[in-house]
Amino acid sequence: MNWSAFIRFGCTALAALCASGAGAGNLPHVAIVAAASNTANANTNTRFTDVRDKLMATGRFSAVDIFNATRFGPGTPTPAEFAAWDAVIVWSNDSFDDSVAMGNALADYVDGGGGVVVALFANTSSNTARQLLGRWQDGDYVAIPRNLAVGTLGYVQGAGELGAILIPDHPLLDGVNSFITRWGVNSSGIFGGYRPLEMSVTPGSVKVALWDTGHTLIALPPNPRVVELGFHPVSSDVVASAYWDAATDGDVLLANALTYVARSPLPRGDYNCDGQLTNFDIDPFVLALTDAAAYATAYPGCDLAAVDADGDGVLTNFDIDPFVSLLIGE
Ligand SMILES: [Ca+2]
Ligand SMILES: [Ca+2]
Repeated sequence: MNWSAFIRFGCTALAALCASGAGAGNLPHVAIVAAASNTANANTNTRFTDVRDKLMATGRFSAVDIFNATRFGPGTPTPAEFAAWDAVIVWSNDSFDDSVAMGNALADYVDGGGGVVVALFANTSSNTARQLLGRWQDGDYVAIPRNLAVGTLGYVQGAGELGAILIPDHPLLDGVNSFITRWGVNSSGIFGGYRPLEMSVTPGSVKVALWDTGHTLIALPPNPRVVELGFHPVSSDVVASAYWDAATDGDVLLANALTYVARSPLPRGDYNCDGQLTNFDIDPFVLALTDAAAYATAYPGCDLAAVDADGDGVLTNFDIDPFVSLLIGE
């Protein structure tokens, strides 16, 4: 195949192919992007690894990365780091390195097709360093409004479990048969079982399910690539007397939320990453082959390594024929 013949391919001749697009799907690659604990060793800290291990154990993800969003870790992911993830789950139990930068980065990520799950205390804390600020608060990303009432911690505590289901048969609740929190008592009274103090949702948002106390358990903001959860993702395996009971289905609920917002895997040959394989992928393919740096600049949401049509691990002219085969549906 020579280049001039190659670049004459057009959607006119390939209409059926252009309309189909779907390729072999892979399991989502997701990440924990959390200020879960002030540690420099997030990959061995149970406040990160408990959630990672439970998500991986569901068998529904190709990988669950850990990104430490505190000042003891790298802080805020770069666009290139976000590009590797189909969805992320964000929460806080300590301060974000930069809650404004994090809010801006997450808004950019969602706008570019990524999915975000937000959980306690990032959506309830009255401490601004633990909230998502910046552009996150200005768009359609938020379901549970920040509770700014003076003198509260932004959450309530105590015994609780899955209560009213307001949207029956919603995919977020597939396989969630029980969800119960642990709780405890100390000299200050009842603790644990954390849930949002704020019971309203923003205009255009909907509640999917409530705690049996009436507080919000699952809510959807207007943006379809965001889910908010009204509990802390870490389980009773880490804090036995305060967090969701690991014998119940919190892991399924977390996995459902990530799967629900995850972007669909790109079809093979979709080298401009618009979700479809069309003749508009020819130019990006040629660019990737001839100038990798220019491709990375022109298509920041794409993965150069994915432009390997014959799958031999390197990008060479031997990828031309397999790419043409993808385009014409051979
Ligand atoms: Ca495309
Ligand atoms: Ca190759």
